[in-house]
Amino acid sequence: MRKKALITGITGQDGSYLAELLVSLQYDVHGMVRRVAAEDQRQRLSRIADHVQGGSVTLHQGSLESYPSICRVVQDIRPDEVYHLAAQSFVAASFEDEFSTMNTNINGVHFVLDACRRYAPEARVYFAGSSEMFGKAERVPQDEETPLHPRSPYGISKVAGFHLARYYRERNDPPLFVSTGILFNHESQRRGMEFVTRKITHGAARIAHGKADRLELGNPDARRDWGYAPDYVRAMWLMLQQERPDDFVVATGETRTVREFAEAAFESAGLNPGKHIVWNNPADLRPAEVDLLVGNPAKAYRVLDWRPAYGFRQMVNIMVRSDWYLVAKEK
Ligand code: NDP
Ligand code: GDR
Repeated sequence: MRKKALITGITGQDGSYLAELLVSLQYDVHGMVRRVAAEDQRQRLSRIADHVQGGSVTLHQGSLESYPSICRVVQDIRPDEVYHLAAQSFVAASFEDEFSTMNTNINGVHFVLDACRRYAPEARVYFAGSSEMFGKAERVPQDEETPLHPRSPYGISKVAGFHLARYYRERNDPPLFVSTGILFNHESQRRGMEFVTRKITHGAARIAHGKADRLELGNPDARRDWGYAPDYVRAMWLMLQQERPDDFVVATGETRTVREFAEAAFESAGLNPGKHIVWNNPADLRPAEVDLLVGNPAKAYRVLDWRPAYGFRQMVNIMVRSDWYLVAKEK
């Protein structure tokens, strides 16, 4: 019998890569999507369109804001594995609209966990935690024992989700198999344009094609641990194949500044960053910054036998090349 997996957030970067991985592993893959009044639905579903058209992924209408709608989807599918990835995932937006971020991100986890407890108690559940939970990190590098000190409404919402996941794992009527992945930043050619890496690679591609001359960015000094998204969705799957639920940091263990990322990307595009980048653009600065994130993935290495296949330079080159072709095709 094929295993059934339900992915919330299947239209996003991670959801699309995870769907591909699970299809390749012969899962029956289901995704929950919300209705949006977009003019072009193909564009919105573009990351998964081929799989939906080819019949290897089935979509179900559901809203993270509605407990009954999540219950209905879980009841209809009765999944063996649930990957709860859907969230308001852009940290900067969480400062502008704290209340929606909290609502979607905290209630969303709560509803998914409770729906699973009631209608699919045997299901194994993955919750997408984040390195943003460490925030103003008290230790470097950060691991599963590092105290949490979130610095944004987004980070706070993920801490709440993390505690909810642990609570559902530990309560006894019945206990749920739920694991939290504390994933550090992971990027790809499918990353949303508003995140700094994609903004940089797409900006560099536009400049290389003569369609722009400058790129405005915010803080150049923030340090992040950047990995490649297809590597990271493999870690999600591995977490649900273990005997027991647990929490895992997934990271590369390397840290670089935003400036270093930009220099690598511009170099890869054959450009001089000093000529084109304007730093500290007020609109791109945050009211509270997370200065240094770098993860210690030792537990994921040891228990999951997980290793990233792609290095930093390789990832930057893939993203720049992909955006170069994308811009070349733009009218
Ligand atoms: P994306 O922003 O690419 O995708 C987010 C997904 O959530 C989309 O499918 C989106 O659907 C869905 N979503 C957002 N709001 C709602 C809502 N109100 N109701 C239903 N669905 C909603 O994120 P990623 O793929 O990068 O990240 C996946 C998860 O992992 C997120 O929870 C994120 O917070 C977390 N994470 C990501 C990291 C990263 O570096 N990428 C690192 C650590 C954690 P729609 O298409 O309808 O907008
Ligand atoms: P982050 O990612 O907040 O780490 O959250 P983002 O790429 O938005 O920012 C990374 C760092 O770059 C600095 N920065 C800029 N950021 C953006 N977006 N735009 C700019 O112009 C810019 N200039 C500098 C930011 O200040 C920040 O320090 C991501 C998301 O995927 C979360 O969902 C996830 O949980 C965390 O990674 C781990």
